[in-house]
Amino acid sequence: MQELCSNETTYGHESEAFSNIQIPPKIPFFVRLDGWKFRKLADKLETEKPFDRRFAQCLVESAKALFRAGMNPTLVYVASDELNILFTASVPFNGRVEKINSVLAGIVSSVFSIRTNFTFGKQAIIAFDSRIVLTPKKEMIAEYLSWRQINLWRNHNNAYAYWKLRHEGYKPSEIAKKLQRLKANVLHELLFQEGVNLAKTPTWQRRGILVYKRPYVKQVTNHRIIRWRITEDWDLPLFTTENGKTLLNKILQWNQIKRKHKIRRKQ
Ligand SMILES: Nc1nc2c(ncn2[C@@H]2O[C@H](COP(=O)(O)OP(=O)(O)O)[C@@H](O)[C@H]2O)c(=O)[nH]1
Ligand SMILES: [Mg+2]
Repeated sequence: MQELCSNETTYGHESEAFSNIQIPPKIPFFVRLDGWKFRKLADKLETEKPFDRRFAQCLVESAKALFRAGMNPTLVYVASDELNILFTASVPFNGRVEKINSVLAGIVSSVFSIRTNFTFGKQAIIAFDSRIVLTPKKEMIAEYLSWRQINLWRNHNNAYAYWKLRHEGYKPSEIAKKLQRLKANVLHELLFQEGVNLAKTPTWQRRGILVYKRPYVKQVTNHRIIRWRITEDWDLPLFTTENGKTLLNKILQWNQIKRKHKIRRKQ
């Protein structure tokens, strides 16, 4: 008994070397979750290549689960196998990095696993890695999202080229070499000749999907109240365009209203 107690002391708080790492207060940040070995997973689930709307829908459902679990993100940007989760005003777990990374990855992995099992009828081990990216200046939020959107566009082009070449009988190692050498315009032309117009694929494949809460007014007996609905946007503009900036600003403003509304309700 004595031994047990001393062990408990030895491996207490002071041994948890990283538990005190916290996000600095009042700094907006993204949590980026990236699917672990999702290329292999897509093969195992026998998804459509290069993109499968059902697979993306499972990711969107996982993003929605974060809102339902009370994490209060401002938005979630789903791009390929990534979830980019923005926190501006409300910060889960007092900003404790270990907690945020592990619990968010856990929620998303379990919901995605249940959803893919239901949709594709196959069981697989699902995991996401998780990292935190600080965006201390307001303009960095749009910059960060544009960066992930550009990365998505590049991956989208490569994915179409990859599967085209696979169908032509090339081996994956040969394709990797070939794609490394190809310039973007050559790749576009090559696919265009094969009947694939990279600018005309479904918008969500090229630009990603945004999940956020949108306000609506509800009439209750003799007064009106604001309610919030989780929305999925599969038809996004580029974040660098005026439309993209307007959408982002609107979501950030709504988030402020939501926060004020909550504070008032607490009083
Ligand atoms: N078939 C299919 N695969 C997808 C879809 N979305 C993402 N992926 C896969 O997810 C991978 C994401 O890239 P990356 O994170 O670098 O690869 P990972 O290390 O295998 O997870 C892509 O290469 C695709 O193979 C989809 O809608 N359909
Ligand atoms: Mg991945």
